Amino acid sequence: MWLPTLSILILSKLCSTNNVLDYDEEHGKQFLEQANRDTLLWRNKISLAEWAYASNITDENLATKLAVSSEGAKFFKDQWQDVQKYAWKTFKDPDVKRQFSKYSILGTAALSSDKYEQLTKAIASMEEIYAKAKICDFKNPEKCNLSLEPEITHILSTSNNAEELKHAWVEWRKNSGDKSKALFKEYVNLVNEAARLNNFADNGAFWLDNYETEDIVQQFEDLWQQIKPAYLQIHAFVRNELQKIYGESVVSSTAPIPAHLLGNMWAQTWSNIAKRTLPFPNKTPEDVTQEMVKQGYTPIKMFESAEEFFKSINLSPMPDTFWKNSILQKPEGRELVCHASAWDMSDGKDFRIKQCTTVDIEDFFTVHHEMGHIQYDLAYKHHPIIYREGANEGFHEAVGDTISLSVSTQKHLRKIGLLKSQEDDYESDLNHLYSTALDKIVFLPFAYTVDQFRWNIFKGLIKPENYNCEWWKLRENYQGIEPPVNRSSDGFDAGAKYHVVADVPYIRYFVSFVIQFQFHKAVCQKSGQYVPNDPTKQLHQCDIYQNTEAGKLLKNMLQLGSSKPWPDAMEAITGQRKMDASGLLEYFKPILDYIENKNKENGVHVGWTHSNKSFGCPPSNSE
Ligand code: X95
Ligand code: ZN
Repeated sequence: MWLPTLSILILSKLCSTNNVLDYDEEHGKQFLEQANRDTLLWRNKISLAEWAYASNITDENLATKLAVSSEGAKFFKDQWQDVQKYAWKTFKDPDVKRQFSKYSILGTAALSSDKYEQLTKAIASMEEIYAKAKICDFKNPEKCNLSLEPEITHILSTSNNAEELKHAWVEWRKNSGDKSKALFKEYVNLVNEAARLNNFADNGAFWLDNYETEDIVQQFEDLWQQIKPAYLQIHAFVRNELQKIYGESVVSSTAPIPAHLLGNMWAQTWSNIAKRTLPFPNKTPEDVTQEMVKQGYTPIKMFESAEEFFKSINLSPMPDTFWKNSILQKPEGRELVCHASAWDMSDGKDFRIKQCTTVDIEDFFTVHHEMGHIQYDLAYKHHPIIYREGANEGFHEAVGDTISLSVSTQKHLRKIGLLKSQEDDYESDLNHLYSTALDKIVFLPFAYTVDQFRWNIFKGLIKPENYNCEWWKLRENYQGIEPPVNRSSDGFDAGAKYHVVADVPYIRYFVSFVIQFQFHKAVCQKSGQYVPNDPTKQLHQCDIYQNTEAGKLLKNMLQLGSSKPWPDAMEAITGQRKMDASGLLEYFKPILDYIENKNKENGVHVGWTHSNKSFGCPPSNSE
């Protein structure tokens, strides 16, 4: 008699291995250990294949990238099926629960394998079109090998020939965005299908999940309303100055500003025309780019200088692998994605930057931006892989730019020998602050429109025949700019911007350009470089170079990775838990007061009327 009882006991013990009890919290912890090891390996394999393709665009490297990422997608889908067997929402340990909730979002790998491959191919093709796009020279029409970096960028940054600028602006869009339109339509359908497989309404909702904040879109709008008055004043001042250069026929007093005259291919930052529109024209600032070239700066020296700043505040040196594996200047004889990027190869040792660096002040700040990403990667590499990301994506974009706010001061540029003038009087200080405002305040409406455009496409509110119409309606409404020539509904101007064809979200930069001033204010106060209401210790003159206290405050935030919700990381560095544009407005207050008075004095029109250009809207939809 005892046998059956015993066997029933044993049997029940055995079969209990398959019921929900075995996906309990204890097993969950073991699952996470294994998942971490597996994910590290697969992320490393995929990063290496993606790097090989991005740094040398060949059919063979594309094939390898497709094969590895498809195989990786299969693995992650299996891992995702395992995750769903755990009742992780009921787990007690907040850390185990947080890791599971992050593993429970698979992303585009949720697609069927052939749709995943189709999507990877579509994005790779759009990136290839962007990377290989060439235009013919305006002055020498037989010369047709101009790339975005460095040739076309150089024209947009330095030329003041309106016809040459118009040519580059139009030809770039014809050879980049317009050629990606069909692929982009395919991309939209596939990423939306993937988002829905992850239980999101659409891809925009999937992107915004990164912020773990219910009313995040309202918070973005509130920040924009806080900043908009300042932007309107700067826009009015610049339009008036540009009119003096190009004349009334090219730049009207009340219409939006023609986008090709603003010193940047996307009119996203205007500091390249600062010198030509200064508040105090007789105080021309020294040309830092010229000084860099004169002193024999090389791309390597630019990176060494940036590394030296980070080390001076107790952040990390670049590991040896960085100098061995990075691509810091445009290589000869091959096609590659020149758009600068920073790479964490997910093995805790291999960190890289790929940048077709030019020796100029703009790229000097890009160097700090990219190295800021690597500083974050190094600060959180002790975490499980699932936490090796920014507190939110905006934090990752803000690290390097926060340091650049110190580097860009006249005080610091003097310290490193790039400015010769001894000290700056009131007028040259305001000229300098004006130039920074043309990068930082001007950028915000641009950054806000790039993802409003894509969120609305993912929601199905913008159809492909209206891509140009809606893109230009947003750009006119927020930036007060217009295209230099009429646009067609067949075109795809948004695709002339890297992030749009490379499937990279953009609201992260809007967030970064707000919070980097909150970070700057906190580290400057910590270092005693900034004292509220002390005119000798103003925020825009603070340079935290060599201040290890400031560095420690920053590092404490970086080391968190995404192990805590971003308000905790924000609190760790600033003591606040919210995004807030008052730091930015305080930083620029001196120049904003000056410009507002100047605009009043000169009776300059603030705001803009509707453009008289065609945006490619259907007849009924021109309003
Ligand atoms: C970045 O954020 C991006 C690369 C895979 C994922 C591949 C993410 C984003 C990426 C790529 O690092 N000359 N590149 C071009 C410099 C590009 C640098 O996009 C970027 C950067 O072009 O919209 C200095 C310079 C401080 C530029 C925010 C936005 N940069 C852009 C920007 C900056 C910026 C700017 N801060
Ligand atoms: Zn970045």
